[in-house]
Amino acid sequence: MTSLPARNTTARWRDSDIQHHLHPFTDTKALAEEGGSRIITGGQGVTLTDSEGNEILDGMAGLWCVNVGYGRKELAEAAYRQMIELPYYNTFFKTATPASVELAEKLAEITPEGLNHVFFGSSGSEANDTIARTLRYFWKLEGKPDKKTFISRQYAYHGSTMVAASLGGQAGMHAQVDLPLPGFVHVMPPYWYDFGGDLAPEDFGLVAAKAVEDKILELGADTVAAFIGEPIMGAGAVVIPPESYWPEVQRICRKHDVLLIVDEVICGFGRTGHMFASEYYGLEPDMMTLAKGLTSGYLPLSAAMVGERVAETLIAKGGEYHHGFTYSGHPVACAVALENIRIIEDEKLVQRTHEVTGPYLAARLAELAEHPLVGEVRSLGLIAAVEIVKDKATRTHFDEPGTTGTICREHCLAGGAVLRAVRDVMIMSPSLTITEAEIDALMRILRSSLDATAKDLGVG
Ligand code: PXG
Repeated sequence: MTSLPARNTTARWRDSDIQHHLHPFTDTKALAEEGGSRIITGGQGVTLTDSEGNEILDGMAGLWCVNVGYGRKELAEAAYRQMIELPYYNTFFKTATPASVELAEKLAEITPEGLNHVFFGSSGSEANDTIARTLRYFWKLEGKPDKKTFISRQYAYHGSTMVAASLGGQAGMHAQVDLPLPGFVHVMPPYWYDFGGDLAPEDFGLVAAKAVEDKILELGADTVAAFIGEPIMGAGAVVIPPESYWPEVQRICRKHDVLLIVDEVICGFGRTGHMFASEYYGLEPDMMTLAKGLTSGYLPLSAAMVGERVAETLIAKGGEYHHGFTYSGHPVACAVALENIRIIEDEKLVQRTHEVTGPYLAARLAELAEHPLVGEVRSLGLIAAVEIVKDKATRTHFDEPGTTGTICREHCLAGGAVLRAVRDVMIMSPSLTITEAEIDALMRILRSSLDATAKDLGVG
């Protein structure tokens, strides 16, 4: 066995990490008290390795992004080739690179009809920020400068810049820094399990859609720029709306001339068993946000897709658009995205998710429904959730939301799998390359973790 140099021991890394590294969404004091971070050192397929040599099944594809799995040499080689050829050039001042041009063309080809222009950024947050800016400018150019409010939903996640967090509906993010900014409002999410009461899901879907219309009417349609939503909420706990919801929301937006922004940062690139979830829900967005699965997370890249109506006005009347990032259209990230999309297409990962692994995961999840702690299981393709509840009949959660979810998540980790807990919902979104045997392994770990959680709680 080779021993690591002294400086690189796990303890040394952990110590240094605590001393100098501020992590996202982390209580640094608590992390230090618990002994510091798990140091991830490698990945292959759906399996991670940590610095102590443990193998961990990654049920989350990183943060919902490693769609083609870890260790894809093709992506490394695409990055290498581009770095040797041209590691960086920008897309400002009348320049482009072959990679950025080719990716823009490819995205126009594969995204839903009418989305033919793209503005590149490096993160989902930047893409949503770009969309908010672009739409405010659009309505100004249209002679309607008052149309500048954005309607979103509670529990939505659209990123972590001031604008993206304002678009999002995460109470914890808002409370700490007095968000949302003016001009960002939120309505009820289409979350039947927690909000649906005695209504049938399809009836509740219409009620949740009506909340959008009520808000438009309350504010006045002439002040509303757009409605934004993830087709399936990810970080909000995999909220899969009733089938009645999206068609009705789209109808309402059209009726009031409120533009529709679809955030496909998580759902895009095959996650739901469709290249984009908009296809599944019959959505024809005016704008669309892409990131994560665009490069399978191998490099940071995002795309704000701009529909014909907005693009036409922007181009015909907008003049120079005072917006952009140093890394907009970064050639290495674009080259990796092109190769990543090639892999998704050539390996038929979308069809596989739709026809094989998605239905298989759903069937295996259904077996968990009988568990005393499980109130509901839900999934579409390879995005899934398991509700942990105190009382199945009344859909009542345990007191202190988040406690049981955290217990279960820790059991999963001890059992060798990374799953996320959002409040008391266990969620998963594995790589689209996951096999049925690997789904079996994930389900085994989840079931034994639910058993252990029940034991901790004295349930069952
Ligand atoms: N939109 C959606 C739907 C997202 O899920 C973003 C935008 C922002 O992307 P960036 O690249 O700016 O992070 C996201 C990001 C979690 C978690 O805990 C989810 C995200 C990010 C970090 C953590 O589930 N989603």
